[in-house]
Amino acid sequence: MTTATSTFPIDLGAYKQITLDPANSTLTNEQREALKANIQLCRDAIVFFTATGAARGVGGHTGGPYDTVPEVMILDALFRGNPDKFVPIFFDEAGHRVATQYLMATLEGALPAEQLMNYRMAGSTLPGHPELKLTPGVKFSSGRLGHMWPYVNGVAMANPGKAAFCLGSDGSQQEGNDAEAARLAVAQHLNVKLLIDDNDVTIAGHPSKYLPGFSVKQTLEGHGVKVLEGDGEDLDGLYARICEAINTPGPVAVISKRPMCPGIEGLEGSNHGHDVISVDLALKYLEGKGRTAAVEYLKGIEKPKNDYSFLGAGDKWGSNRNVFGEAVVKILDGMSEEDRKAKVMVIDSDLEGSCGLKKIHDAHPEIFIPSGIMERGNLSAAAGFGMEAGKQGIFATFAAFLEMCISEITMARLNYSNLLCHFSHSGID
Ligand SMILES: Cc1ncc(C[n+]2csc(CCOP(=O)(O)OP(=O)(O)O)c2C)c(N)n1
Repeated sequence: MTTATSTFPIDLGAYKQITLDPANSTLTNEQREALKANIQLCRDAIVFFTATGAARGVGGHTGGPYDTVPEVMILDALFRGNPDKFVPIFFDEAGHRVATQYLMATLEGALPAEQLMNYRMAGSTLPGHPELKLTPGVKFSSGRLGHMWPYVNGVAMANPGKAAFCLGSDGSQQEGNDAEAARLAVAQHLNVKLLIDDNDVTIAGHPSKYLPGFSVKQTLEGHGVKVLEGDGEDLDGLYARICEAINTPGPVAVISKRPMCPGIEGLEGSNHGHDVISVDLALKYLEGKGRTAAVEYLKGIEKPKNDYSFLGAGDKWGSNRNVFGEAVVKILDGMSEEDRKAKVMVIDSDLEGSCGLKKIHDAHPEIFIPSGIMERGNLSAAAGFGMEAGKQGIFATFAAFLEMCISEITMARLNYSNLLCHFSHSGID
């Protein structure tokens, strides 16, 4: 693979090192203009360097980090203005939004801008999720949704007198861990501030469709967390809400409603915005913003050729996850619909397209439940379905999340449940 050595084609030196003070929750014209310029610069940079991952075929994530740029720009200016009041880390419970961490590490001078163009490349030290002590300037590790807020609770306890922030998402907030974190934060009156991007998009679709009834706002309010909800693209409103959150002691969630990828033609509001932007859409976007040098650089990337020799038994390619899905479908095909409905239940946790379950969903939607990012609860539901003899629960996710479900698997075993699990993608989350 070619490692980028050229100059980063967007001038990050144009970033304005502004300071903000939460004592004043109204932006001056000058502050608003500077923030807007920073937001545009950073969104353009994120589209560009994540698209290098698309161009090289290593994938990535564009929409999540792109969405939360306004929150991050405001926080950066607040951290600079009052370093003693805050834990100056952009903790993020949605680790796939790692482009934010890499960009901020660059703006802080810890990471050369040129390295951003190696986003997700093997050996580049810019993996798909933040890893502490691997990438210069990265200040925490993350990757499993819903694991960071509980951790930030402890960070807040260790830093009395300071506010600790956690970037959140409507995907992460589906995890049970966050309910526990909310209860602790409320009970201990912890000075944690959640900045949640509620874009109604995760990998498999829209939470409003597959998880009707779920509301981030009502969930958090139910736990006793103060919630300030508004339009994340209204900069003055967002700034005022973040200031109010800081000026209110204890846990506060600032929920930003916005479509996924606002302003990116072809991705706005779409769950495809969760993944890495395609090169074509990135070119269109960057051309529209006059980022000619970035366009030229992207056009010049050649997808590296794979020079491995594969030593398989034949030349037919397959993947375990799809073979798993196909095998289940084959058995289900042999049953009557009535029997299937009575005896089998398959439940997903927002990864059906990635772990073979989509095969079952497509063939037998009548027994398929597209559920939320709630591996523990979903596995137990499958186990409970399979409690009676003759009934079968089926569950699948990535192997990286197997360890989250150990206790639930033990309960399934102790109840002699008929539970079939498939854990794909070992080692990767
Ligand atoms: C515990 C856990 N389960 C599943 C995943 C796989 N996963 C990565 S991102 C994602 C959806 C995230 O949605 P959201 O956090 O709302 O981010 P957005 O789509 O807005 O970028 C899922 C299911 C994960 N990283 N961690």
